[in-house]
Amino acid sequence: MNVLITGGSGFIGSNLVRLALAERPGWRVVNLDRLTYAGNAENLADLEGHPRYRFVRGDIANGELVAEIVRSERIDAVMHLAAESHVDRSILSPAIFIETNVRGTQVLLEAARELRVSRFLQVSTDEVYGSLGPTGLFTEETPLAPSSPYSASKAGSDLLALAYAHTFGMHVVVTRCSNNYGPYQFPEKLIPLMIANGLEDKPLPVYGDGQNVRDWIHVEDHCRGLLAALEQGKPGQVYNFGASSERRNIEIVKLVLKLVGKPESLIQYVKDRPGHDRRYAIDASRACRELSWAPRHRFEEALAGTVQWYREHRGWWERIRTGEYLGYYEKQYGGRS
Ligand code: NAD
Ligand code: TDX
Repeated sequence: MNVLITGGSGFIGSNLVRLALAERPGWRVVNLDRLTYAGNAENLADLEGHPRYRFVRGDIANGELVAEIVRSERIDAVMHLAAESHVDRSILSPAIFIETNVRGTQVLLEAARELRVSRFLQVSTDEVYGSLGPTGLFTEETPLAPSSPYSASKAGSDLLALAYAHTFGMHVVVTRCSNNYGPYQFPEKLIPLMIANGLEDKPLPVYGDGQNVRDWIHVEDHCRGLLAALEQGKPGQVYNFGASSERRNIEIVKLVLKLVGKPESLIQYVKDRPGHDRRYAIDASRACRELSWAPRHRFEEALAGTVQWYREHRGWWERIRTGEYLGYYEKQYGGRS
C-alpha cells in the first residue's frame, strides 16, 4: 500500500512515519512536508536511503503538486497531519492557520476525491470541542465550540473532511486527540519548553494561575491509534484518543523541574493566554471498543523517558532554539512577566 503522510517532518508526523515503516512492512510512505519553522528534516535523517520512504518538500495547499504526487506515487491512502499547530502563534498571526489548516486540507481532500484515493485520515484535536468545566469528558458527540484561531481552523478542516465523506461518499475518518508529549516535540509546546528551559536554568513561564488542565497522551500511543483508525475506522466516523491523564499545568511544571533536578524558584507566573481554555479531558471509549486500541504508556514513567530523551538530544533542541525561534520567543514572552 502507498501512503501519503503530510506533515511527516513534524513532531507527531515523524513519530508516525517511523512507526509505520517499522510495523507495516507492506507500506511505502511518501512524506509531504513544507518544512516550516516546525518541520525539521533532522527528525527523519535516519531514514535517508530507506527503500520504502520518500520525502517531498512542498506545500499541501499547492493543488498541482499534491495531484502530481498522488498520481505518480499511486497513493492509496492519505494520513493528513500537516498543520500550523501552536495556539499562541495563532493568536499572534492567524492568517497562515486558515491557509494551511483550512485551504490546505480542502486541496488534499479534492485531490483524494478526483484521483479516487481509497482512504483519508484527518488528524484533528480535542481543542475543537472548546473548554470543559471542572467535570465531564469530551465525547465524539460533544458540540464543536473552538475558541482560538488554531482550534477554529482545525474545526473547519474537520468539518470539510466530514462533508467530503457525507457528500461524495469518500472513506474519510476523523480523529481527535488530546495533548501529546514525547520525542521530537518542538520546544514551543509546554512540556519540551519547560524541559529545555529547566536544563538551561531559564525561567519557566506559567500562564495565568497554572490551574488549567490538559489530558496527556504519549505520542506513540496516538500514532498507534492513527494506524488503527486508518485501517479499521468506519467512513464518516470520528474517534477520540486520550489516555485519561489529566494534569494541571503547574503539576507538570513541578514534575519536570524534579526530573531535571532544578529548583521551583525557576517558575515564573506570566500573563495568561488570551481566551485560554480551562480544561480538556477525553472519553476515548469508542476508539477502545471499535478499534481495539488502548494506550500503553503511563504518564509519570513516560514523562521521565521524555525528559531523558531531551537530555540525550540536547543538540537537536539547541539548534532549534536559535534562528527563527528566538524572534518568536521574544514576541511571545518578552515583557510578559
Ligand atoms: P508540528 O507543528 O510539530 O508539525 C507540523 C508539520 O506540518 C511540520 O513538519 C510542518 O513543516 C508541516 N507543515 C505545516 N504547514 C505545512 C504546509 N502548508 N504544507 C506542508 N507541510 C506543512 O505539529 P504536531 O504537533 O506534530 O501536530 C501534527 C498534527 O496533529 C496537526 O494536524 C495537529 O493539529 C494535530 N494534533 C496535535 C496534537 C498535539 O498535542 N501536538 C494533538 C492533537 C492533534
Ligand atoms: O509557556 C507556556 N506556558 C503555559 O502555561 C506554554 C507554551 C503553555 N502553557 C500552558 C497553556 C496550556 O494550558 O500549557 C498548556 C499546554 O499548552 P501548549 O503546549 O501550547 O498546548 P495546547 O494549547 O493545549 O495545544 C496542544 O494540544 C492540542 C497542541 O499545541 C495542539 O496542536 C493540539 O491540538
